[in-house]
Amino acid sequence: MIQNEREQFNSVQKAIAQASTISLYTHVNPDCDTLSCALALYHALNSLGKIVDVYCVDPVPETLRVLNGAHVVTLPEKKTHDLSIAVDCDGLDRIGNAMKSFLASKKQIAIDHHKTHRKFSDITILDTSVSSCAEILFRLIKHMDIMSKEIAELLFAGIVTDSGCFQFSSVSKQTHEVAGELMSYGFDSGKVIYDVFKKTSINKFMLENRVLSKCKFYSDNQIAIITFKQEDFDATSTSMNDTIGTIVSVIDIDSVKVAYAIAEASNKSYKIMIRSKNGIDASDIAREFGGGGHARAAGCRLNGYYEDIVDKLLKVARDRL
Ligand SMILES: [Mn+2]
Repeated sequence: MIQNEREQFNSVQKAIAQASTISLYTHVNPDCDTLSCALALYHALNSLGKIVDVYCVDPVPETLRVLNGAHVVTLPEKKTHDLSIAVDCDGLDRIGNAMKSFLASKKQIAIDHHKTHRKFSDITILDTSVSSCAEILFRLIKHMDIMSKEIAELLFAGIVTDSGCFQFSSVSKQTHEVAGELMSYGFDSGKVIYDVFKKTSINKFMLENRVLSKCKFYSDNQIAIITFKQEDFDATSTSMNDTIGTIVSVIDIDSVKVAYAIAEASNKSYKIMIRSKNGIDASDIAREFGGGGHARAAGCRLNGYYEDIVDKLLKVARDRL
């Protein structure tokens, strides 16, 4: 551990020691990393006798209700806590409309791993070199000497999902070492990987089949686009939540360097998911459209006619081939 981080962890530990009520915040549209981090902290702080609330402005996705403690996550309440902690949020806006409640506490801490982090708290623990926020939580909770089997299992889930099951370029020797040390707490790692990473539903399987069969290729098959239209959701009884992960099948095609998934959110409004490889930066593409993310996985929102959106996305990708 670097000296600077030890000092930062000490200041976090001190802030926690001085607080009796603590609120934890995940980002909007919560993923497994942000929820795992919040719930790991929830268990850790509970073990210290703290009164802890876990807040998210959106409901926990069905697939992540398996996480230990997921039932305690609620919408932000009108309460003032001694301390608030945001996990996996690269800016105040990522907390959603709960930002006022986050700022209302006497002290604020942010723990994050995004390159795009914009400081918004009294104490910031930022490490952009790690695959997941869970890796930072592992070091913090170990520093505080309150690791347990439940916490280890949650952090392992966060690492598995944010690293694409140890496949993204953000994965280092350290990621595997952390995962190995977490596994020594004795949970069923294969079950965690199945539950949070591999498990699918018949409806989602049907949606993937529809969308993948209509995949379009451009620029000598170096760019690929899949599209989730409202009619695809209707025909398979699925929703936006079921679009997660399908794009991986597309970026895995050997010739494809940039893969886009365009998902219809409402009339003329689309959620864009971007994956890249061969040195092309997905977050750089997303930023062209006001979005953000990581080097290999990023996203943004675009409004307008579908055909115009395709043209814009193709142009930006072609410029980077
Ligand atoms: Mn994350």
